[in-house]
Amino acid sequence: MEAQITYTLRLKKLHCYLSDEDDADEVFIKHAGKKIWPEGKFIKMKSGATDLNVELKVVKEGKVEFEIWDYDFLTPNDLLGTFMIRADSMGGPYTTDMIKKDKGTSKYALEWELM
Ligand SMILES: [Ca+2]
Ligand SMILES: [Ca+2]
Repeated sequence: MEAQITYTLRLKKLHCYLSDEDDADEVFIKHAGKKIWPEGKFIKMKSGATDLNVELKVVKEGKVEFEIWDYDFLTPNDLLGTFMIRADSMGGPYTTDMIKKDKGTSKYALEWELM
């Protein structure tokens, strides 16, 4: 059996084009059921881009899913959407749009590269 080829997936930036909440979203990112970014509870975003600098090993040709959440203080956190990345082409940076998971207004994209 051949050894699995792994790549390093580096999440570079999170772009916010539209936030879900009027003032700002309190965003965090989960992968495989656990929070991978940021180190604190969340980062406030309304527009522009935030550096992520998260790296993880992925299997070549594998599909990797990330969830983007909005932290809420009084109600359960909102799953805004997911990013589906297929680890098939080295290089980048590439940009993947968020697949919406709620009825809100948010629009985000993830910038990443594969090494
Ligand atoms: Ca919310
Ligand atoms: Ca919130």
